[in-house]
Amino acid sequence: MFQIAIVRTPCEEMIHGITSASLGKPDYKLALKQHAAYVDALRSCGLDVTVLEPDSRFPDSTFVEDVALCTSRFAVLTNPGAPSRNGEKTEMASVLSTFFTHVESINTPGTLDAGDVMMVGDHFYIGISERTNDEGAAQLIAILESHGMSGEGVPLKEMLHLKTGLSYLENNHLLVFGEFCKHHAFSDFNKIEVDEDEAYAANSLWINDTVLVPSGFPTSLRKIKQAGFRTLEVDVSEFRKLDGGLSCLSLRF
Ligand code: CIR
Repeated sequence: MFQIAIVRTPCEEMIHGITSASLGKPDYKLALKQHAAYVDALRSCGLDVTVLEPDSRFPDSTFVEDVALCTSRFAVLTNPGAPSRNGEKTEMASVLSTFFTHVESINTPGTLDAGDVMMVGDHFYIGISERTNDEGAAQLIAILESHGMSGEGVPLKEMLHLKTGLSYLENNHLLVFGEFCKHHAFSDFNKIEVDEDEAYAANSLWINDTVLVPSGFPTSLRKIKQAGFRTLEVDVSEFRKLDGGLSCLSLRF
């Protein structure tokens, strides 16, 4: 179960964030409203949410998930692979030190975005992507092993981040899309497959037995409900315009 979440309010400069989507620029006012509703959803799942101030130096800084990996015992400050985002880690280092006594870090030449890291109990799947390199994954695996945990790399072909196309919903349930549906690393999970036209819903978020699902993906919502989960729809359309999803907007531990 998670107890705490950390989020960062988007800054006005978010409209200049990195994107591969052709959905237009985010509407900042609407993004603020959606972010507040997201925080309410986290709180309704029992989390104590710390809301950090907007940081106008970094347009993508609302996507806090990428800058740290938090476990119940320690945190890892990452080394984000996009140059315009790398400086987010300095600010995050001081935030983590208020919550954790053990903070490890990924160091150059290793790069790692924690959007590429999926936790399944004490085992972590690490996407090797345009943001996370082999060296970054190897450093994270060494850190995990030093804490009695484990990790394995999963090379990505099409997705931005591992969790763009995969979400672990606990109790062996895995929400899965595209290149991951037939991937051997995930063959033992109870897979809930996301349809091509609902790909964005593959980034849904398990929080204490409720699954947050992005609004507007009825088939995926139905499948998640059928698997026995309580669900909560959350509209994050303005973050989608920057390739961000529900998990990207928070750190949970
Ligand atoms: C980026 O490209 O870094 C941001 N525009 C979106 C980050 C999304 N984060 C995530 O998938 N964990």
